[in-house]
Amino acid sequence: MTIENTLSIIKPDATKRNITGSINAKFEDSGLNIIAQKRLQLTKGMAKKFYEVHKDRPFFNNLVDFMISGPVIAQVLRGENAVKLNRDIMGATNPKEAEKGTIRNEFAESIEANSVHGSDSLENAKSEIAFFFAEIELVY
Ligand code: IDP
Ligand code: MG
Repeated sequence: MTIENTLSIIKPDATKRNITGSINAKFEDSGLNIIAQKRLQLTKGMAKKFYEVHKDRPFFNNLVDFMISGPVIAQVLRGENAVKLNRDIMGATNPKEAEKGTIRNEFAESIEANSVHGSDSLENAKSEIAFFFAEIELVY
């Protein structure tokens, strides 16, 4: 049994459509606890820094513009195997490939506007959580 924390971001396509509660229900119904959460408007600098690993990908500039196109909700999810569990709840990056019942299958608009971000490893989860939250903001 490994209890982990992972970073989630509800993306602008979802905040704009007022479906953040439906997305949070998916996390909570699967046993993840939302132990920190804040709504914020990312700046271009923040979005570029957060997605720095993708800076050489052809979709990078569009991704940054999309991520600053409206409010996001940064959150920390906690539970058993939270990193992998959250990736399973999210579904594949491309909603056309996302399994039925996943967030991206049900809510994503496109491969870019795919409603949620989730850390892809425990190591990245730690640095991504630190990007948005101080230790004292994680409450459980
Ligand atoms: P992930 O969010 O499933 O981990 P990544 O490959 O890390 O997927 O890509 C980060 C984000 O970049 C995706 O969630 C999506 O918003 C965007 N993205 C990824 N691939 C494409 C693409 O081929 N076209 C447009 N946007 C993309
Ligand atoms: Mg990723």
